[in-house]
Amino acid sequence: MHPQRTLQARRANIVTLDVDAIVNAANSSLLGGGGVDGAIHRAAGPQLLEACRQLHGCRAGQAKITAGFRLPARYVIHTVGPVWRGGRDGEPELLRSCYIRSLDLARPHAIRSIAFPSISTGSYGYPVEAAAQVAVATVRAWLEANPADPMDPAGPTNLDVTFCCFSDNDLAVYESLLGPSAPA
Ligand code: AR6
Repeated sequence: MHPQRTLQARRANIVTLDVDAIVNAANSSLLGGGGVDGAIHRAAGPQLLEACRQLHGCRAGQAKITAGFRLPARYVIHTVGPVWRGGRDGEPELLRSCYIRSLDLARPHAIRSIAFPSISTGSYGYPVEAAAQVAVATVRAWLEANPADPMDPAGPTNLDVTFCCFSDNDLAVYESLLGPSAPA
């Protein structure tokens, strides 16, 4: 049991969430784009682009971190999902890696709450049902492998994870995997 932890899905615009870190579904340039990437850059302001320029890009399945600037979130974790090419080109493994690499940044930055968009399921074309299965299974496995410390309930491994859905359909998909308010 990890009473300090929650794993939930909610419908929201990710830029409004008051969490320690939001995850950006970026492209490998890290220099902005459409979808959630465009929304995050607009809300964070031009300093985010300046910070991203210092990162010199990011490969699919990897993650890099910047400050959140004008966002309520202290950090933005930029990850690059796979482009869907039918599912036999390593897409599930790359998507899984996006979640793991993003979560691995939590401990060194004392992040206790993190929100993910549905990575790759917009412009990159990954079917949301398949992507949500990867997302939920990967986060659950990561939380199992990184147990909360009962001696340090405020510690960074006591991580609250939110799947931030942009549509009612996406929320229904995630909730069917999680249950309406499943504990981690
Ligand atoms: N809050 C939460 N989710 C959002 C928001 C928002 N404000 N806006 C969109 N979504 P996408 P990808 C959802 O296309 O498929 C960019 O141009 C959206 O409905 O943003 O990983 C990048 O620069 C969908 O469910 O990301 C890359 O070039 C999910 O976020 C490329 O798109 C992901 O859709 C990345 O494509």
